Amino acid sequence: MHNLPRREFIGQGSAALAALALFHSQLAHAFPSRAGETVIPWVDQPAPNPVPAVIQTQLVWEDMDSWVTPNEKFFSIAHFDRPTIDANAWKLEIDGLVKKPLSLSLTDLKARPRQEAVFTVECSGNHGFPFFTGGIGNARWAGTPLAAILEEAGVKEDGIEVVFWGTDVGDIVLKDDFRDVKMHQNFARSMSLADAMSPNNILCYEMNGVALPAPNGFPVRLIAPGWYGIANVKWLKRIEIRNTRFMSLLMGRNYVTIREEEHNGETVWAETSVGRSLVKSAPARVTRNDAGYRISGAAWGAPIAKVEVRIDDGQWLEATIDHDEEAEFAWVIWYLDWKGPTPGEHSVTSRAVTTKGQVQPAMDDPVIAKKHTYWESNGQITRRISIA
Ligand SMILES: Nc1nc2c(c(=O)[nH]1)N[C@H]1C(S)=C(S)[C@@H](COP(=O)(O)O)O[C@H]1N2
Ligand SMILES: [Mo]
Repeated sequence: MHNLPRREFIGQGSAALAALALFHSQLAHAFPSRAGETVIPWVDQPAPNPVPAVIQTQLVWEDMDSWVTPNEKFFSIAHFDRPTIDANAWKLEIDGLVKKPLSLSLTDLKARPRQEAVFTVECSGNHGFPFFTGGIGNARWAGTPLAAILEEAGVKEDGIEVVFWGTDVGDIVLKDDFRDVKMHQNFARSMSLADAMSPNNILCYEMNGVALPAPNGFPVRLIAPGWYGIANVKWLKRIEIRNTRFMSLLMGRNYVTIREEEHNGETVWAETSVGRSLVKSAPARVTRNDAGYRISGAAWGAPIAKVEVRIDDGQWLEATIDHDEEAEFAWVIWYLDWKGPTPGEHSVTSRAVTTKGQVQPAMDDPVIAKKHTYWESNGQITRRISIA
């Protein structure tokens, strides 16, 4: 059912088929598929995944045929263990610098106002390694607003930082010239109080209409639309307010971008913790039917104004953005009909432009080329394809 080519049905003009198409679009969530098309796999396939325990599933770009990623195809990352949580016994603690500490059950959270967000989660490490190119997915998340809970707990005057503690734990060794420490540390990420209070943030218990699956944080995770994956803490256990900035493994050592920047003609080495998502796009797949070839893909990370595609060393061609369903924090799907490709191997590159005119950087742009770590790899992606 969800593979039905919606547009071709509309093309046939029958009211019944149009109604079916509308029904179908709610299921398939808009994708510019065509009748009878076949997918031509990319020549450059990702390398085998050497860390199957950490990265459990990845988006297979050629399989992408819906705006919303089905749960079973959604990528899953676990840096530590993968906890199994008994939802009946589970409680979320809100404590630290608050006037009234709270302890909320899953039933308590579900009884609170419901808020949904369609949000594309991307791991900031996506495209940072040859084996990691599918660390992205789009889902309709549902939960309850975080801000109201923090307000109810009453953050004290000196509270400036909100720490989201996961249930998962890892054994971490920190060894350098100054320190030699072994830790049994819970996954934890923090945000400033102002960032945490954003009305977009939800404590999420539902993903695409079903209970949050275990790989994605059952029973409850933070969903922070507009932030890279790492901020969206899964298997939540505790939310703590502190009076200093917080520097866990995932704030201050991993998920830190190291980049050479120019300032007044001097090189400045900057180290920044991964935060909000950056503009990015990728070609998803090339299909072919009787009408010809079509390149489709996605663009995300910021409000997208346009997407351009370059084939080989040709000029940038503007793609059509599918505007059937939109959400501020979800990817847009785009496509470009490829007129008469010559047989042989070709390259396909895409670049997204934001509504503020910011262009997704080329791979040789200093912002990418002078970055010495793999996170925040939002440079333009080139795929290779062989046309028979
Ligand atoms: N508790 C916990 N939360 C976590 C992680 C984790 O390992 N433990 N991984 C983070 C990372 S790196 C990413 S990219 C996203 C991925 O979300 P997903 O697994 O639902 O796709 O979850 C984030 N939240
Ligand atoms: Mo990530």
